[in-house]
Amino acid sequence: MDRPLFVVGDVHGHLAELTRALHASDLVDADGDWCGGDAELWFLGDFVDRGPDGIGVIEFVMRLAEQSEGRVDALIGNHEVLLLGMHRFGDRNVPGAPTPRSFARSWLLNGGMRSDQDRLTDAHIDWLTSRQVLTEVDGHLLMHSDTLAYLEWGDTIDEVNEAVWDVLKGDDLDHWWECWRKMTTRYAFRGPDGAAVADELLEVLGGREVVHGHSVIADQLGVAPEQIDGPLRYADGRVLAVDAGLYSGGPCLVVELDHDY
Ligand SMILES: [Mn+2]
Repeated sequence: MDRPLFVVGDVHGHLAELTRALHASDLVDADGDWCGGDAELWFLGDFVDRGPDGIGVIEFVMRLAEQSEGRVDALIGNHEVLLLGMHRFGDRNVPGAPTPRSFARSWLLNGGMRSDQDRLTDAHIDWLTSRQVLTEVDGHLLMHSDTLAYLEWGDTIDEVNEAVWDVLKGDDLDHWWECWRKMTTRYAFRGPDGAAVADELLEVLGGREVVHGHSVIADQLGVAPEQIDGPLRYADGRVLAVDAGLYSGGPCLVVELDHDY
């Protein structure tokens, strides 16, 4: 339990910045190989889109997971659902949608990279579709999106993960679309009720604090991403935001989590 525990938020294709940040935290060596020893490192999803080398980031994280013998792992973010949905369904219209919707359109609007689609292999797909969307580590509830929509899949971490795996291993476009839509919602813990909302989520799923990516810290503070140099604790201390907006000029934060949670 005393091993160091780190999280990294939304990388969005910025492989070089990620490698430098992990090296600066002594988790990878100058060649980009794992040297973190007992440390545990969780990525909170959104490896792809909006940046040059999303597949490179996925391959790097897959390699670290192997080199670290599982101490490095990752959650699925909404952009992984988008990447895979685009790959699987392309411009097919979502049958149950009231107005025309497709993964192709959303993918284009949300920074999808053709080069990532072209390089996506079955090995990447198998690895991504077997990652969790939620996990709890030492009292930290790790999640990609700052939303309560996860609870629509179940009342426990296992139920939620199983439900999402069922969707991602299946061929139901409506279900896939709902998965993307739910995980794209945000800001559940902001505002005067934020702490109560976080408590509600922690009460159901467990953990003593929420740690999330997905929503850029600078937007919450109303400053430029360049001004961010650490994670943001908010909602009366119950929530930690770690996405510093790498794709919009912010730093790649490698955040060490406390043990007294
Ligand atoms: Mn996201």
